Amino acid sequence: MSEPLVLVGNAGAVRTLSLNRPAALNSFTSELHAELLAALEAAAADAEVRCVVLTGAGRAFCAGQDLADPMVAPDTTPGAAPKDLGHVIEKLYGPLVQRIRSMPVPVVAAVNGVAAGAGANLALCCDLVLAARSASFIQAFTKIGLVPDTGGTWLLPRLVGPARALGIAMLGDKLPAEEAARIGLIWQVVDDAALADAAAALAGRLAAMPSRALVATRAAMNAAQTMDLDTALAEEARLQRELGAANDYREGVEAFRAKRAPVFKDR
Ligand code: T3D
Repeated sequence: MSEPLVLVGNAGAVRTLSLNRPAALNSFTSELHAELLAALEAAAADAEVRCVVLTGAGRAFCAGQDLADPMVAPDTTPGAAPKDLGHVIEKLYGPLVQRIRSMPVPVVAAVNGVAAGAGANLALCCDLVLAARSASFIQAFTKIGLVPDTGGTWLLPRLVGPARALGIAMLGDKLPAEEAARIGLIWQVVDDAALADAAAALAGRLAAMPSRALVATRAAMNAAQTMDLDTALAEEARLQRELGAANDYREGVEAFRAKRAPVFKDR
């Protein structure tokens, strides 16, 4: 039997998904897409899962699209029709980003090595991005005549502002993890040897927090990017009304008043 393309691990309420095509730096084929989407669906549907960690097996996080995959590799036969890359984005990368951004629990990227092309933006679309000191981020798209995809055009200017976003995307230079953290592209950098433990600790902490509030915070911040202040304030009121009626709020306040640790259960 062939190895799974996504390794699934559980530790308490944390589900770790490891991209597993190390010989090709975990680059995406349609099979990897299918396994990753199925693993994310399973995590979303499992009430025991309260945080997901996404990482890569071997020395890379993910090198983006597998450029040798016949689905995308240009056919050099004279007169051959071009590959429809738009279809690939619509059917595979777009749904993957939407799945991650709508997960009912927080998603942490533990970037263990190079994250290039769609691999970089896969990491950046997670809620918190933790990277090993030797890791790097490369918007490799323009080097092969493409634009940033997997949410890159949306994410980059929001994360680092338009000037830096354009520099990073147009030049496609390797951005070391420490520089990525310094400019606010990612959350934190840790020593390589500490990455797994740091990701487990961060995910464990998030798993013990009120999932619905975390997910609503993600959604509200995304939505607020295109709202005026009045609309954002109204949206905060709507969310607070909803969350204030949920069990986690009652539990949080009771635990605070009783000077004990809260036990959050809503999802
Ligand atoms: O096309 C569409 O469908 C549209 C969607 C596009 C989404 C995208 O992601 S476009 C961008 C695609 N990705 C890239 O352009 C990155 C290509 N890779 C690299 O630039 C470099 O490999 C890295 C900077 C990521 C790492 O460099 P390095 O020197 O550490 O490793 P390497 O020697 O280049 O690669 C190691 C092996 O992985 C090598 O295979 P080999 O020679 O040992 O058999 C290499 O061919 C393979 N590999 C790396 N990236 C890819 C890949 N194989 C297929 N596809 C890759 N993207």
